[in-house]
Amino acid sequence: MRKGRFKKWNFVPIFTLLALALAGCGDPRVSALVPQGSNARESLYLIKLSAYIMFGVMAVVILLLAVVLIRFRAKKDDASIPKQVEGSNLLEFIWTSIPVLIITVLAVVTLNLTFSMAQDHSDDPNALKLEVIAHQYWWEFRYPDLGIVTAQDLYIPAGKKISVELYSADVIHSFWVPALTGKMDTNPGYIKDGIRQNVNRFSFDAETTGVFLGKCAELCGPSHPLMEFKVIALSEDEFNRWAERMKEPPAKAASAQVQAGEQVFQQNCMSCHAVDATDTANRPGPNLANIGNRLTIAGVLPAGTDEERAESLKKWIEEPNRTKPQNDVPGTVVMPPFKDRLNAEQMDDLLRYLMEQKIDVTPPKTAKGN
Ligand code: HEC
Ligand SMILES: [Cu+2]
Repeated sequence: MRKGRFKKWNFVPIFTLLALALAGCGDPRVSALVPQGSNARESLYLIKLSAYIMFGVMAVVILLLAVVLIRFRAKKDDASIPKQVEGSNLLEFIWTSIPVLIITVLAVVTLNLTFSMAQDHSDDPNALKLEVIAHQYWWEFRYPDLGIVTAQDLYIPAGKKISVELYSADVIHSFWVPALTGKMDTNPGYIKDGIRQNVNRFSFDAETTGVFLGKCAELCGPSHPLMEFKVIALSEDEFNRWAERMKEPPAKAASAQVQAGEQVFQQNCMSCHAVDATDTANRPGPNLANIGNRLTIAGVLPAGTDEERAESLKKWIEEPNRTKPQNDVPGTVVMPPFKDRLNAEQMDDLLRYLMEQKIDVTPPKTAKGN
């Protein structure tokens, strides 16, 4: 290195960039460092424990190194050979037993937490049962005890264990909500003797109400990074109200325009989508009940205001492939573009109809801790 290089402080921009990049790590909607579920809290405990042990080891090693460097520095004109300590039983004992001790402590704590997270709550009458079915590139959520199904926005009651069964409709995906829980794979399965094989089970919870960002954590195709979902944790009363409202049949069309939109929907979309949350038949597309309340459209397009929602719906319906590139594997069902199939009036009516598909339970705007 050239002399005087540090004087120019040219490493500062790099550190600034790093600091900026890491500054995104504390967002409470998505950060494992701001845990808001018991799984995430226990994982963070493990992360901290191993980090502190590592810092301790580093401190001791650096200290010893410094002592050795200073104390045993070769003196000028001293060419004598220092005392040789090869084969010291004491030293070998020390540097074997300390790592063994550290690894034992980590192993005991890790195993303990792993088993506690993997505890099966499927027979727990207080736990809410949930089925997560991953599709290229969207998430289906079924509540077998409530008889309802939804997609993309996962509503749960805060403070309650959610007992989850996961599988995939196509390739392997992975369910991950960093602020609430670690990853769990969804495997493609098959039915044998009436029982689905290859199902993964686990449980998680949210300790506070709020909205948390979920991701697919297994590379699953061209739109893998766009396979996002939200977990909306409501108070238990609000959740029950949500579930009751979801069980009601969709509202009758209130105006001629909405009625016309309903017709457009029935003619073009019903083969793949239902708008009734109690319609639990297997359909190729997400259930669109409450689509007028989704936090995003198709998991990624903004829907913060009514204008944004209408714009996103239009963009999606016209050319879904522009938002989420699909595979061209024969046999996969993808949503076709409707750009040239619907005229402007039909599109308007359809949008009006879709926007009306909502119930009066508003998701909390941001997570606590913001
Ligand atoms: C051939 C089946 C098929 C047809 C027909 C179809 N869709 Fe879809 N639709 C899908 C699939 C599959 C997805 C999920 C795509 C993804 O997110 O990767 C989807 C996603 C959507 C979404 C996003 C849902 C969400 O939860 O955010 C909307 C809205 C939608 N479709 C509306 C429509 C409308 C309106 C029509 C009729 C004009 C229609 N679709 C016709 C298959 C279909
Ligand atoms: Cu995926």
